Amino acid sequence: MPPAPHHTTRDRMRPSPPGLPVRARCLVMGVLNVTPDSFSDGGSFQNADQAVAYGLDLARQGADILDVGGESTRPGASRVGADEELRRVLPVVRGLAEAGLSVSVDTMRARVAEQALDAGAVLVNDVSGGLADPAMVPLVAERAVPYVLMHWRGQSERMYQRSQYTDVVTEVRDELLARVDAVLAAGLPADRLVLDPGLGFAKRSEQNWPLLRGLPALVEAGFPVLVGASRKSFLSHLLADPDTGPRPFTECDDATTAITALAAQAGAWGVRVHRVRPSVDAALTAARWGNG
Ligand code: PMM
Repeated sequence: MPPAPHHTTRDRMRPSPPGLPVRARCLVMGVLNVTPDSFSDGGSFQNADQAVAYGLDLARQGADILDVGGESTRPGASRVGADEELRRVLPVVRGLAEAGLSVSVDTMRARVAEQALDAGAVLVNDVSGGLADPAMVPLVAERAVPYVLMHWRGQSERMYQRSQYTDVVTEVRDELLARVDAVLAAGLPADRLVLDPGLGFAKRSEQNWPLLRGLPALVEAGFPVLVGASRKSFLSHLLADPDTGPRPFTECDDATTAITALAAQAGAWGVRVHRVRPSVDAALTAARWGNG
């Protein structure tokens, strides 16, 4: 029997937390921000139906998980109320889950996470690593759901004041592992955890590169690792034009795709991206390269 096009017997499946897709390549999480103020793709949906249609399209392009967020975490962003966040995300989570897709909810609030889980989400993506809302860790432990624990040092309004590191790779890893201890102590089974270095969160542009270079040190901790580089300002700075300045965020997708290939090769479990298809192609390419 000839092998299926994207999958040979030599491909190694990457273990995922229970209930999440398992692939023989780095997973691709498609970003679906339902916010009027997200820096990269916000404001493009008039209503929930449009957002659901967009999510279905990301799935057709190969997204393994759709990450629905209703609150911008852009540097300097101020917070939205929980009711407004719920109003934005719930119909979209429900619509995509009803279509049979794996939906993640990008929220720092336990109340939003809980209602999104009830609406069919299978993963809680908390950029605060449980620090923003004391009810979050008990909730995910009680529900025993897959949980993305991201490195975070404070709300967006103040995060650049917190970007002091002597060794960014070691400090980010150690701070993440301290949060892992807290979450395990609350009773979440270890196989539910995904770690994320939180590129751009309390990190200055130049601090993201050692974190990417140091990805293997985080992978070695033994948990699946998610990388969110897509359309972040460190890429705009990398690609800056000497005359016109930083490259617009939406024109940084090719660099994001390059990061997908390199992160996959470094052992990342998943990437969180705005443009899905090129990252799926890059992840497949890296998997095949790795398998010789
Ligand atoms: N970045 C953003 C939002 N959510 N979640 C995870 N796990 N990792 C990230 O790096 C991350 C995230 C900010 O980006 P956006 O405004 O383009 O969604």
